[in-house]
Amino acid sequence: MADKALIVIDLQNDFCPGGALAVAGGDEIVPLVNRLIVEHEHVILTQDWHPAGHSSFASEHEGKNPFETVTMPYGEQTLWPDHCIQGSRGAEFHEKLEWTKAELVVRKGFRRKIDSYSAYFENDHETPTGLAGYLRERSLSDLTMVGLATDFCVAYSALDAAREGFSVTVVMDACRAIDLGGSLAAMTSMMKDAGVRLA
Ligand code: VGL
Ligand code: ZN
Repeated sequence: MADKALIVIDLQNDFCPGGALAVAGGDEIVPLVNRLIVEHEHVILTQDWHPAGHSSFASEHEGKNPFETVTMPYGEQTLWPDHCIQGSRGAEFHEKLEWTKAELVVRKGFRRKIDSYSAYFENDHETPTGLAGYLRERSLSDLTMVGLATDFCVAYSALDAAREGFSVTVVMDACRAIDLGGSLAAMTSMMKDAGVRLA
């Protein structure tokens, strides 16, 4: 039995205009995402959820600016402005997002020393969030993903989901990208190659 679920990635104030890591047009997707929420029986949300002083923040790295990279023990890491701090307004879901029927909220990025773009594995590609096990136990194997940002958290989540054997569709109209150094084109082609359906 392959049941469907909608996964709404990081539709939080800090990724919308006016937020700390604003994605251009991030708020424009809210009406479409709300429609998809109505259409889906099962809805899961992810929430970027960092402690203050998180190692992905440029402010923690002497002489580094946001959008530069550093080498972490687990590999290369892009640095970001301070964002989505646990309990802050920026970490809350967009106020127009109709999220109340969500059955699960997956919080990620809560370990100070590891960032987590994907809803499945942290950026070391080893530490699981528990989402794959949750979905399997509930026979939710046909996934539709939407949210922010297309080329980071949505793409990494979609790639991990495909690798884990889930069927994945990304609704591109219900996503917006950061697009850093060609990341949108690169991640879009990686998703296609991995068998992710782009709708
Ligand atoms: C994200 C950068 C840092 C995202 C989260 O949701 O795409 N990007 N944290
Ligand atoms: Zn983050």
